[in-house]
Amino acid sequence: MRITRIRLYEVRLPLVHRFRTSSHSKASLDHILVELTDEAGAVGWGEIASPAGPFYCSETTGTAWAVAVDFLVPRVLGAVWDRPEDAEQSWAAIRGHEFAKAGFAGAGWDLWSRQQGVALAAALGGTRARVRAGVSLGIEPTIDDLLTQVARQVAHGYHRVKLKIGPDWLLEPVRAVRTAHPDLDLHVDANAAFRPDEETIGRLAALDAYGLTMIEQPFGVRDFLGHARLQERIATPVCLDESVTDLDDLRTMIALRAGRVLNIKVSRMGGLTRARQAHDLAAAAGIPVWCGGMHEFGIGRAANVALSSLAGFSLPSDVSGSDKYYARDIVTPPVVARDGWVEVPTGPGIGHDVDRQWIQTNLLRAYDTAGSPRPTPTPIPRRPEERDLR
Ligand code: OSB
Ligand code: MG
Repeated sequence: MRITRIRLYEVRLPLVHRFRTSSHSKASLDHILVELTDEAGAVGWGEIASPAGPFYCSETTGTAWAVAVDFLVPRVLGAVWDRPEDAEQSWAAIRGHEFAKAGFAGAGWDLWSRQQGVALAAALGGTRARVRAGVSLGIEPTIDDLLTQVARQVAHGYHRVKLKIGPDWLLEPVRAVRTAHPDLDLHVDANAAFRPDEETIGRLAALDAYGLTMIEQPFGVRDFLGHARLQERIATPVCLDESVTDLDDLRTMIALRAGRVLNIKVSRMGGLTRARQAHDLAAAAGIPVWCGGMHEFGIGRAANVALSSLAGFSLPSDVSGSDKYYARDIVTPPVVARDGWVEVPTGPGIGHDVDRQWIQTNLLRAYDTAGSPRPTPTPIPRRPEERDLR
């Protein structure tokens, strides 16, 4: 397979509900869609789901665009490969920029599986016909607002609720939600908001009283030792997210016992191939995994659903229905969750059609290698609406 044309679309969609973590707050997302075309005219779609600002990780929509145009497009255009796993070789020399790479890897996997006439899930080796979905709820202005959100998602049938926490939003919200929902599968995510000192470890150990499924990424991105120290002191399983961006990180986590659960994000791992390798490595080490989300539009979300169909994804994934995030998604049909389950599509590739019309309506800028030899994207005034909170 030879890639003969590459198109990029930066698209902005408003969230139906503002989302706030300990590190940032946002009401809309700017993601970059990658469309690869091969010599036979077949296309594949991927999504670069980088947040607009560098608050979850160091990438931004702007850096992803620059790396895509300057470094990924020239390597992928004209590249010849048999299997999507081989596509990675074309950008092996580029350090970091996992979100940008993940968009290209996803498009390669979609293209290849469509060409083979198989579902992406099957191409990846997935075995589940449906996957269990959980929701991630942001920090709300008041406890009452939070309880309203939790009640709404529980009524939708979601199997797990994850609460964003931070130093000023810790025991009170957890206690309130636990009191209202004694049997709910509940988990908390701090997005690296805490420092690993004795007093904090004591505060976090108090969470053991609330029967949480896990506490996700309380400490800094590179702080494997802090997480290991916490895991020794609390019964609640520690889960790593931001800390694990490659397989070496995962090996460090396992060796140091820095956590008992892994959140696998396709974007954070640099694409589906790496995400699957992380799944395999975690399974061999007896670590249950689930698929985390980045508020993906339908293309990235469908890839997350396909990945979640692998056997090791034994915990509910952040693959809620499109309607939890967007009034109208860029794929048809949208991703739908019924009673907390999302069916794994059986049609070729990601199993959803891409709505080009809706992409055009919400387009911020586009790039096409079929234009001039070195096409210049239309500059747009950058208005990153995402705010940092620290
Ligand atoms: O830590 O999982 C996170 C969104 C932006 C940045 C970080 C995180 C998240 C989510 C999104 O929790 C969950 C989803 O996509 O459903
Ligand atoms: Mg997280």
